[in-house]
Amino acid sequence: MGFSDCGFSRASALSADEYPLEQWLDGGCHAGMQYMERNTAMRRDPRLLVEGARTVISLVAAYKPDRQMEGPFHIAMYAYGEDYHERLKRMMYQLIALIRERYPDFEGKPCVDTVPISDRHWALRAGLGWIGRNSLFIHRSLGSFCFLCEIVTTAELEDVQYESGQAESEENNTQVHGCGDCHLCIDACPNGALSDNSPFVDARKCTSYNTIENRDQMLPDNLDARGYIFGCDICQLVCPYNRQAPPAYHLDDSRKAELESLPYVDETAFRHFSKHSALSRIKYCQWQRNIKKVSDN
Ligand code: B12
Ligand code: SF4
Ligand code: SF4
Repeated sequence: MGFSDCGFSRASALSADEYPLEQWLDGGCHAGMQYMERNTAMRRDPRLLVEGARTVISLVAAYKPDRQMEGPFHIAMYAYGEDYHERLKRMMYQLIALIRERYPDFEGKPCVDTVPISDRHWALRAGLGWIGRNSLFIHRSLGSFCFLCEIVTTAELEDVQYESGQAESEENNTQVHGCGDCHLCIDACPNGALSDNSPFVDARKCTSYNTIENRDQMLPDNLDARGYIFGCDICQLVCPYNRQAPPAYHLDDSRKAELESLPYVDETAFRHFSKHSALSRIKYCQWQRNIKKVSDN
């Protein structure tokens, strides 16, 4: 279907130790993302999302491009291709259809960002990798340039070692398993959004939050966006696990040229391009605001 890996875990509630969402919210680290304050119980327990859920199937889709766009403006690489929500949902429906060919009663709910579930923590429970100091889920061989999604199902899968991933994640509860003594991402963040003293990203300081989720007319004065007008990849580009990961997406010449011309197009052309892209998350006025910020920087 195009997925790079998958893993399984038993559907049960994520404990406060495993997923300290309230701590992150209480510290105000979610900035203006009020949607993170809603449905917190559901975000923690997939059985509230799907009645009778027994299994979470975690799916990983690598997206590291074989090259980057050039020029003074950068767009985060996860937005180079088709909108991942659309692509992953389509792939999950295809997978569900395939499973149903053999097991007609199979019921599964595809989840990718649009429903309240914490993608990283299910991938962690499934034993597919760990959460790094940059807060991204790092797959053992694919690094962190990978999307995560889940199929929550009422099926109890045979021959699956449900507990192995869970045991591993509990042992290494506080992330950084696999990071060792490395601190490259913390040192590289131009805004101090990552810190040794906190396991969280402070979205208030993060370029990704500010260029995508922040709806204010002006961006914070002290934001150093380093050329990023949509998202930010700095804390991932420095990560050794990403440097050694194989490319998974071919950025062809015409798409590259399109991306590079995007900062100079009018509203109609921007809307046309962003229709099936992750860029559809922002409005043209935010796009213009971000370009101005980078130009001022
Ligand atoms: C809100 C959100 C954001 C926010 C906040 C980021 C954040 N770190 O939470 C903003 C807008 C900043 C953002 C940015 C990005 N995002 Co985002 N985002 C999400 C979303 C919707 C929810 C994440 C969430 O629950 N945050 C709440 C906090 C509490 O949880 P957490 O950071 O996940 O987990 C921390 C704690 O649990 C803590 N922890 C773990 N164990 C323990 C134990 C103890 C004792 C303690 C104290 C703490 C602790 O460590 C974890 C890591 O910091 C997910 C999709 C989803 N539904 O899951 C995508 C998601 C995380 N984002 C994704 C991506 C791609 C990005 C960007 C890379 C995009 C870009 N290039 O600009 C950046 C990366 C910035 C960064 N360094 O995090 C991917 C990540 C894939 C991966 N491999 O990890 C996801 C999973 C979407 C997807 N479906 O693929 N994002
Ligand atoms: S995405 Fe950019 S601003 Fe946000 S934590 Fe990473 S390096 Fe810092
Ligand atoms: S740069 Fe280093 S500390 Fe940061 S996530 Fe990668 S391995 Fe971990």
